[in-house]
Amino acid sequence: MKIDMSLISTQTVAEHATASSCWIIVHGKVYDVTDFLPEHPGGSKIILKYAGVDATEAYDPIHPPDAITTHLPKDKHLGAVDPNTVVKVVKEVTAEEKIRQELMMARPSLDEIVNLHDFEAVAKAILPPKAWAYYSSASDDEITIRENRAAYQRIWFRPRVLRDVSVVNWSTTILGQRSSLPVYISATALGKLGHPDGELNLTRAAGKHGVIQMIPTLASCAFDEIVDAAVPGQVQFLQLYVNRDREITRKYVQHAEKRGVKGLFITVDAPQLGRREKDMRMKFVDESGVAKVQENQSGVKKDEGVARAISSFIDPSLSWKDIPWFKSITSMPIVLKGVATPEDALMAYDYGLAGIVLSNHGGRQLDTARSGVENLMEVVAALKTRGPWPNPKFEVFVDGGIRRASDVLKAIALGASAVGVGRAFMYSFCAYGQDGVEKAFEIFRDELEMNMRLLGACTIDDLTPEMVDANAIHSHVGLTPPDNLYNTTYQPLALAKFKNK
Ligand code: 173
Repeated sequence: MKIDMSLISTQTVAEHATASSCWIIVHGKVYDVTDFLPEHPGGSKIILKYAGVDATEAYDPIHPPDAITTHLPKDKHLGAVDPNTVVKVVKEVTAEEKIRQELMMARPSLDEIVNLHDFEAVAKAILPPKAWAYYSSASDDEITIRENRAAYQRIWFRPRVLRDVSVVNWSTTILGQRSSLPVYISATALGKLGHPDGELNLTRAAGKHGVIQMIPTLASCAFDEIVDAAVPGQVQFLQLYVNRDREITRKYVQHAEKRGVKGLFITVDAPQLGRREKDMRMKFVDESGVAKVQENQSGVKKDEGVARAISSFIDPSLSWKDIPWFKSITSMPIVLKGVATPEDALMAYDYGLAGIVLSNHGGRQLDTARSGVENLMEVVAALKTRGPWPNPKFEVFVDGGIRRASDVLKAIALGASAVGVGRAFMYSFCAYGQDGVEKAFEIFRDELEMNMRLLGACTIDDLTPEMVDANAIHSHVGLTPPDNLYNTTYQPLALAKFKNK
């Protein structure tokens, strides 16, 4: 029998389990990450937890598969692990995990899902607690995340009648690209925390239904995997977090353009990631459920949740001065994602950009920031001072809190070209994979058809500001009807945990 000398035994790997010599196994390959420890965006501590052992399970949801192979110098790729030395560990199923698996089996069938809130409720029940904490969390007191929904409930319709609505058509164009819905899939990070296929669920469903997907910089799947999963002609945009190293950003953007991406959405509302307390508290609790004691009051970087741990590459020095550079490196239309005022909207316009997304990052950044739809009214009024409206050269999008076609129609009536939906599509694949996303599109279609008929609008162009009464939009005192999602699915924020309780 020929002995393959390049195979490395798990025993050998286990001998390199310290900061001075740290080897890990990922996808059956052995890597020497010793020199990389101080550079790891998530800090060295998390890697050291897997020093000398297989880290694949922890690695997968938060890194694209090629992250380690592209970032680690080739001489640190030590070889394949010898499969004969791998001891299969049968993992003990915890009581909590058992309940989760039972709930997964007992999920409502897709036929019983009637609205987008249902996906959220199912996702909450079946997601691992860490994933739910990361996805559902918002910043500080979570006021903005609630306001995002409440704002739509303060806008009322003024429907028109007797308009022959036998044929209604809700397809539209977004940045010049055909879209079967006036809704695009907005970027949400780390899709594999919630489903093994991650963002590919969205790509496959979007390809079947002619919906546009915005690919997140921090997807769990590799960028090329997501593009490869698209069908010919399928339109994809790219959401961009700008790297401190602009060469990395330049290469990424130009690669995306070469691969056929049709629009660049630069996130501008996250120079630092918001404090999402649900996510943070999750990290303070170890496997036994006991709160960890803060051992060192100073110096030690606190463990701050999944998102913050992997966001240190984002450049907080990004400014308007960088905009001409972006325009010089790509001919894709550039949209700023996360604008919140007419002042910045006008600057984006004057810089010759293709549009803006009025967004507060799903309530995950500045808490008590206003909703996108509230800002929309002021922004449209300001843009009208620059010329005729709507302006085909400058599109305004809105995201945050959209769960109903009625929300979509309100935003469009007030001047949005289309709206972005992030969490709702993500929850639909967490709960049901690709089928869930397809069902979510169908729900939007059914609701759009009905609501457009009832509103007296046969096409997206028929939606006008006179069709809504937004007089109460700036009133932030809650006179809205009880919101079931708010009351039952959103969790109250947890309080500080006492030792040994
Ligand atoms: O909202 C987020 O969680 C987000 O945008 C993000 C940013 C950096 C890392 C991971 C997620």
